Amino acid sequence: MIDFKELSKAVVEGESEIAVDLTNKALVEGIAAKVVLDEGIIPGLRETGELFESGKYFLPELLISGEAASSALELIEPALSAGNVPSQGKIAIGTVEGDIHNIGKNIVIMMLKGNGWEVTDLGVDVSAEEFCSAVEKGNFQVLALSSLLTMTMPNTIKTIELLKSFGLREKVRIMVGGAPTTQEWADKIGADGYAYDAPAAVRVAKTLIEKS
Ligand code: B12
Repeated sequence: MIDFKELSKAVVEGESEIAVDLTNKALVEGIAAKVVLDEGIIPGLRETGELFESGKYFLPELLISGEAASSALELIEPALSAGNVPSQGKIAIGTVEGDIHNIGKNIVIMMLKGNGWEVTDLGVDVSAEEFCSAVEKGNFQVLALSSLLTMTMPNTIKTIELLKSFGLREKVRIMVGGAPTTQEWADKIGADGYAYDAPAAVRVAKTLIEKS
């Protein structure tokens, strides 16, 4: 069995080849994609964040660590997204304006897909106007907004306000998430749902369409 600490270390050190190799080995060994994610890749990213916060890592290290994690994620994507579940509905998801973090959003997408959701990925740095246009044109039950930066969290509020001013707020349920967000904040800004991580996002999305 592969050593998950080695996989985390490869992510922390931005060693893409090693991260991909270990992820591949784990999958060949029959370890579930979710386990590889939770035990290897995510702990590595968490440690990178701590090193950055304590001033031991700078932007380049953050970048290569994120790239190593993304390369490993590409391998587990098919396993996480595959599921023989009937269609649950349609979700549009994006990271708010000013924010280019997409790893967490991509994991949320994989798990939603694996649970039968049709997901439209609006990408990163998505403006309030772009979110509104997607809601107007698409027939989505849920709009999911990802926020990793405290500084750009207000762009989630801006998006909700713009949806209201265009008369589109009632057209979708809004789900928010991302590391600095909380249930309390979600309630305060008038979102319909909040989830801490990808499995919870799947559960919350389901309750949102049941309510609508
Ligand atoms: C990798 C990384 C980067 C990479 C991103 C690469 C990429 N492709 O995403 C790069 C190098 C680009 C980057 C840049 C920056 N980063 Co950065 N980054 C990280 C790091 C290390 C990991 C993020 C990550 O992928 N985590 C793992 C995933 C799985 O977790 P997650 O994103 O939280 O997602 C989960 C949940 O939150 C939830 N979720 C996520 N989205 C959604 C959406 C919905 C709807 C729902 C329901 C749930 C949900 O489900 C996900 C899966 O379980 C974090 C540290 C950390 N501990 O998170 C810092 C971190 C987020 N970055 C930070 C900072 C400050 C920056 C920069 C400003 C640095 C700088 N000086 O330039 C820039 C900003 C660039 C920009 N404009 O966006 C800070 C943010 C602090 C804050 N609260 O504001 C952090 C926390 C680091 C730190 N400890 O200081 N970063």
